[in-house]
Amino acid sequence: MYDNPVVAGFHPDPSVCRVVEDYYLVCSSFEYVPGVPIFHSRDLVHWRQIGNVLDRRSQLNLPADVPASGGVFAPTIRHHDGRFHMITTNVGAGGNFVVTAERPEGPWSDPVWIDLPGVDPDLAWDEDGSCWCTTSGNQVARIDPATGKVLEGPYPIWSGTGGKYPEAPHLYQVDGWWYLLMSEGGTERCHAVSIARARSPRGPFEPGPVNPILTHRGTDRPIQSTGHADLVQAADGTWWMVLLGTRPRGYTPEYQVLGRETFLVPVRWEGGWPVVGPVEERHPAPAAWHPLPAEPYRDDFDAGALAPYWISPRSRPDGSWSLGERPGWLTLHATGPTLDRPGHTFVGRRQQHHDCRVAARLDPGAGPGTGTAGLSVRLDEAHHYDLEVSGGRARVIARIGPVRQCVAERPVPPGPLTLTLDIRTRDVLPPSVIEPVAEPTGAGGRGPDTIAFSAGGAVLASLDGRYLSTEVATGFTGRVIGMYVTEGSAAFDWFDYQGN
Ligand code: 6LW
Repeated sequence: MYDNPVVAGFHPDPSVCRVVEDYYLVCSSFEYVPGVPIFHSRDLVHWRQIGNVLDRRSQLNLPADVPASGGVFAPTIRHHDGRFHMITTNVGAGGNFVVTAERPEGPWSDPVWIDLPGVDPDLAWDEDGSCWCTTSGNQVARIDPATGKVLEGPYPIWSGTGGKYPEAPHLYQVDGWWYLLMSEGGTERCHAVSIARARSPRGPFEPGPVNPILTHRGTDRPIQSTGHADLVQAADGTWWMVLLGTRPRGYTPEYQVLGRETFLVPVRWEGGWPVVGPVEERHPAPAAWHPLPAEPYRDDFDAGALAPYWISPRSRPDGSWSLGERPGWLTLHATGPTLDRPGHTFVGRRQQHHDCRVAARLDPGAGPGTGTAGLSVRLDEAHHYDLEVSGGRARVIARIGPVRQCVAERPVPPGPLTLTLDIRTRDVLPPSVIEPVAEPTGAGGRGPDTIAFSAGGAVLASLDGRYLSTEVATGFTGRVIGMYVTEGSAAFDWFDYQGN
């Protein structure tokens, strides 16, 4: 059996391709850099991040004012003619573009821009080598991916059964048919996957006998919002779908705090149509089985480069971080005075488990007034909880919508200290430290979880996690937990992330 999700945490809009017995998967990254994380697997279940497709400014330039959940939307990855192709959209900053690479870990080329409207672009090639680009809407055009020129179209094509937002189109040629897999109903609880087929990419498309082919709308399944899917045929001939889903928690309307995650589900063909779902937490494993060694839970910052899972909102200027300045430490320099607005120094990773413990060793600098630095759990600039140290004091700050409040503060001894975040779906702390929330939270209460903040081993506060959820903050991302500096400089010796 294998467990879902196969890529946990904010990893939405998955797209997958196979090269012989290797699989590659990419996800959306929105306002974060580097963009479009890329993963490798030998069995579709165990994935290891091997890099980020968009890892330099000439590929991804996110303006300072790109809103949260703007930036890079859904990518498609395909391998054609010996090259990897990744097509995506930089929303609000250039539109649709393709990058290519010989090797999946890069280097990837600079963008080739494609003058087509819509998002969620897909690439498919027919036998004569023509390249078809499908975008949300849904429409299809023949393009030259090397120059970005639109050669024919775009033509409107089948746009689903009438659900809102026909999107996430992917075209596949199977047994003489062109199948159009797409999503509709919106990315929330009504999300659904539908299918049609035609003899040519131009259409006309005939809908499948049963649509949607997959949806969890109106069910009490633990995995919700299933949609935005891509198909792949495994090396052994079996078919699989990767798709996004959510795992909301807490009292109605339930809160999704990890964002949209990547799930895997087996597919079978019946009468020329794919049959799939529902998406369970466990499914029988594929024939190939290549588990990976567990990731170390600590990053010691001893490597010469930042691991690929470290992301930053909008930009990470060279002068804002260093692994060399104080070897074995990550040194951060402030680039802006507040996490409440874009343009600050933050290096974080996705929260991937509902229950987890995060800790970091922080040296806030010598003496009072030298730096303001800490750990933050963020959805966006208007929704984050921060545990920070400055001037010999540790404090917990909650920013929820228009309200910003320091909810706890206490003196800390000078020198390095350990900051800890304990995120639990059950209350593990005595009620005396459940402040300032007046009602019970976690599994016994109404919120999805509680987040407890400690500095130097002393608990400062524990806050209801619901305010750092998509249902409150809105948007397409999920929680990211990171180190930050908003004044002066500070250094981090290590960062731990332990799930469950
Ligand atoms: C993406 C669309 C979607 O463009 O959400 O769930 C949008 N599907 O296809 C952002 O991820």
